[in-house]
Amino acid sequence: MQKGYGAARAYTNIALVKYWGKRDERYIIPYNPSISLTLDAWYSDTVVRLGEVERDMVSLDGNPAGEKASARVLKMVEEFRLATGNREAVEVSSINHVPTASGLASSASGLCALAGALNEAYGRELSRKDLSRVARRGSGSACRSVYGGFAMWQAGDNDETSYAVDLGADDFASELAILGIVMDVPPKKVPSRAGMQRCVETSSYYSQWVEEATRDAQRLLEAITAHDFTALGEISEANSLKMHATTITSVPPWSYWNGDSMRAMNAVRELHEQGLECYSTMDAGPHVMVICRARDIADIREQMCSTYGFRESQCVAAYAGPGVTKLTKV
Ligand code: 2P0
Repeated sequence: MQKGYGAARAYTNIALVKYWGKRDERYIIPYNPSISLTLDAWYSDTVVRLGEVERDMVSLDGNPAGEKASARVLKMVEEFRLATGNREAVEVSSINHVPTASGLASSASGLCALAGALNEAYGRELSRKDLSRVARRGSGSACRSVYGGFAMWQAGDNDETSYAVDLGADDFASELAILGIVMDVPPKKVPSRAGMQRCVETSSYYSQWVEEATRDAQRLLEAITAHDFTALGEISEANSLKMHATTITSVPPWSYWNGDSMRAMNAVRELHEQGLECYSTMDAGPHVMVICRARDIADIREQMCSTYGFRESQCVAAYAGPGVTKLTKV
């Protein structure tokens, strides 16, 4: 290992039971547990170099990072400085292989790759559990991208007890696929961080959400253990709708859906009724993720394009992806 150098790749994940709301904003401790599938289609590569620049430099996709993104990165760097006593200037470059301008979240892959690269550069050799805790403090959903396949973020109630675990069941994960219907959208009006907090503070439905999401996580865990695709799909689709119900019951209310999202969700329902078993889920944006069996994804994609008019380039196939990995050279 080259001293003072670290590089890592981490993939995005799709939440099947969503994380939506923090009980502690400083340490990012959620109200409810969440479960995700790490995806192979979208990822971030991050390189960290220590002591080669005069002052801290952060770049994203080849350009200097904005103030907010830089602050988020340097906050995580500070944790490693405090832990190791190494205060050399740092150069961080991150490339997101997530379609630009698509509005697809890259914070999970980006912050998880950063945690992995810092771990290497500072020679800390953190366990997966501790890496998950570090990634969580960068961005909640990033703590799940430490693992490949299914991961569960145990809510816990403090910085020690809140982290993700690998759920295994890789054989079941490899039977699944996600068809991402990527919508053309301007940047989000309500970023997820602010959005979930608005729901915590103002949605009349929020306490119900926490109760139901906690129950959904337990039921999904059982479905994964039993390799029950139907239960997995039904729980995931319902959980997604419940999360979005908290946005329309907030003050002021808003929705991440647009007309095309509705069209895609209806198409999923029709295809399901016709015998192609599939379900939809959406994160904090208008993109629709179709949950299906890997063996059906080509048929579903074909129908989405020929019958429902989505463009080929909008329909991206994803499968279960790996956890965060060390890169020797990017
Ligand atoms: C999730 N989302 O479980 C949920 C579902 C969006 C909808 O995690 O504030 O970028 O950095 O902890 O992780 C998006 O929120 O938020 C998210 P922070 P994050 O994937």
